Amino acid sequence: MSSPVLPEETEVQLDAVSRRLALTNDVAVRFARMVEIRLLEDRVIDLFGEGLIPGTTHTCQGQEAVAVGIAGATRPDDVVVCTYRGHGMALALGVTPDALLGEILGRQIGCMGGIGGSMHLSDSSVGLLPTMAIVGAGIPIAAGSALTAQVLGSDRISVSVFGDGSTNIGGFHEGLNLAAIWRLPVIFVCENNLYGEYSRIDRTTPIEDLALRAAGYAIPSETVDGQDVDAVLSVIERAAARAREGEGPTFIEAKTYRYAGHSRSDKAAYRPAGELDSWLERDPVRLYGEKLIANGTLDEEGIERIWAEQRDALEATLERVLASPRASTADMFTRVQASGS
Ligand SMILES: Cc1ncc(C[n+]2csc(CCOP(=O)(O)OP(=O)(O)O)c2C)c(N)n1
Ligand SMILES: [Mg+2]
Repeated sequence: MSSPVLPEETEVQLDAVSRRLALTNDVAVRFARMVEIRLLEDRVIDLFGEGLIPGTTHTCQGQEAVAVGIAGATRPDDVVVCTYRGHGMALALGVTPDALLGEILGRQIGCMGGIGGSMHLSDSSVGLLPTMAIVGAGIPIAAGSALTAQVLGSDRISVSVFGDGSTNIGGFHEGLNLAAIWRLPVIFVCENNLYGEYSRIDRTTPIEDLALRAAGYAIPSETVDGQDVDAVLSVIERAAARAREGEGPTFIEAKTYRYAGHSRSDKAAYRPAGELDSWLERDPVRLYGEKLIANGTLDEEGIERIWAEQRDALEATLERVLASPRASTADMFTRVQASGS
């Protein structure tokens, strides 16, 4: 990976860039980031139950390896467009837990000043375009951002992260078609977690392997075990190299699973008995911890220490965020632009 060009940004944003580079360079940091995502998402569900989160929220427990694999294989000056299930992707890319929880809890220190909330996260210093609540909307936007890079002759790439349900949306087909015909430097990453809202994929989609859809646009595809962070990292690295060398888009289907329901307090009672348990057996955070022990990077104690450090850090973050000022109604109008006289 060539060394990234760092944007000139504020102290807080530079912090996000350093978090990102730490993850790129250190496998223990990758593990710690997966733990951070898991703990924060579990806490978000509690906070929602306590009535502290305005609006709605969608968590990504079980999908941590996809986010961390993407972040580890791309540069901070690349562009990532993801969905409302974006807390994990934001943390993986480097957004600080203060900026993320601040946003989710409507505080001024949030990455959008507390006026966007859980579904609208962004941090330009690490390439995170605003996360999208409209299913599939990020796909043509990522293609457009890849077109920008192509026109400017930059080697930046774009990554579009979306769910299985998004592959049935018009924008998916339009985005893939344009990316293919113009050989745009974009990676399409489909997180196939088997559900779109409350419907299992076999009730909405006539094929099981969504990578097949790329063939209709002559886009090369790879299917990857979304519970294996190193496997995700490798496929993204290959796709990123193709994109930077002008070889066009790649489609990646990551087979994964969301442990929580679709949003908020959905208990996901519609899932077949035993399905969640069988996925829990291949928990991405535990699998990666076991791998790092097996290859001698960490020992049991090191793994435990990371969990403990992340738990303490999260509680300290939460304390700071809850003590910080809320966004006010007036804040809603501070970032509005008007044209004309
Ligand atoms: C265009 C559009 N149609 C419908 C919805 C309502 N909706 C929100 S999430 C969702 C399911 C999307 O599933 P998927 O793409 O698999 O993503 P996941 O939630 O599993 O990450 C739907 C239908 C929406 N937000 N936008
Ligand atoms: Mg889905």
